[in-house]
Amino acid sequence: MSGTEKQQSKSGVVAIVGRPNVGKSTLMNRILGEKLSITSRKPQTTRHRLLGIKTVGLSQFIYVDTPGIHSNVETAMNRYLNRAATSSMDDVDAVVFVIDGEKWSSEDEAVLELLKKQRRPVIAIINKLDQIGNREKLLPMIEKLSGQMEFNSIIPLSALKGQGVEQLEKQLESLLPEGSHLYDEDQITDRSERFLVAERIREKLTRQLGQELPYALTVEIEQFKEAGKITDIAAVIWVEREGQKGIVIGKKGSRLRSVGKEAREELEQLLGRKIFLQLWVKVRAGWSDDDRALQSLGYREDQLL
Ligand SMILES: Nc1nc2c(ncn2[C@@H]2O[C@H](COP(=O)(O)OP(=O)(O)OP(=O)(O)O)[C@@H](O)[C@H]2O)c(=O)[nH]1
Ligand SMILES: [Mg+2]
Repeated sequence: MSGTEKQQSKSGVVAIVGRPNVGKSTLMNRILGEKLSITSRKPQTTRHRLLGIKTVGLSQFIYVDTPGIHSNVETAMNRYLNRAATSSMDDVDAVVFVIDGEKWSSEDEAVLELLKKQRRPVIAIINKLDQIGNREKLLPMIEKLSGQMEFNSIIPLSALKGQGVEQLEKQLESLLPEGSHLYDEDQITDRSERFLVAERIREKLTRQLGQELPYALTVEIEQFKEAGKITDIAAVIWVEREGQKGIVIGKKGSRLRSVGKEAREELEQLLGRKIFLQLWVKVRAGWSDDDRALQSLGYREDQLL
């Protein structure tokens, strides 16, 4: 570049998509260097579109973490998750398609079909590289993927350990269009503290409870108030049936206490303040299959891109 030429700022939106449980949220957190999105071993952990913003010098990356695209569309919630994910692919500058290097399924196939229909550059990520014992297994996978569609690139990576992440970021930087930054350089998300707090409580519940229960619950913040040096937070855990309420509360309240303790400790780190956290469990029959209930519990159409 000649001395008279001025370097331009760049800014672009990158959607992270894939079926549930492949490591999309882990990848976004790894890139940001902060735990913003919640993660768990159970599929369908992410329920909301969530921006993670990273500004490095003149480049601003606006990542969109999305719910896993899945083929079970039984409830209004399932359909909402798919809408939130697929609408995030529109109007972005690049798409990161995450797959689990150990397992290709019909749900990956379905996401691939959606990607073939759009024109954004797509980077395929073969994630969980740390779990792939034999690296020779990667070659047929890369060949299979490249035969499917024209990817911008295919990068094996470990979101958990960090291998390959820098390469992905470099590749993405080359795809960012020139333009002014949309967010302040120290801004990391578009979401409120209130939202992040509800999510973090839901993460603890998802991780501590058995297989089915996480899908029957949601968390709503009822109170979020500064009281001197302490932030006073009250949250309602909504479940669908009386029996589920008992399980969430546990024997003599033990489960709820344990969730509350873990959540409070993490939230104090997240917010950098002391917290007084109260959790209540309440029943709202059928909320996850009721469009109006979903809206009022924060699963809103205006949160979709
Ligand atoms: N070994 C290993 N595990 C990983 C890696 N990336 C993610 N995981 C694990 O995979 C599980 C799912 O990760 P998430 O980041 O929640 O997956 P997701 O794609 O966001 O899932 P949904 O939000 O449900 O769509 C978690 O237990 C992660 O710790 C990786 O690179 N290696
Ligand atoms: Mg996720």
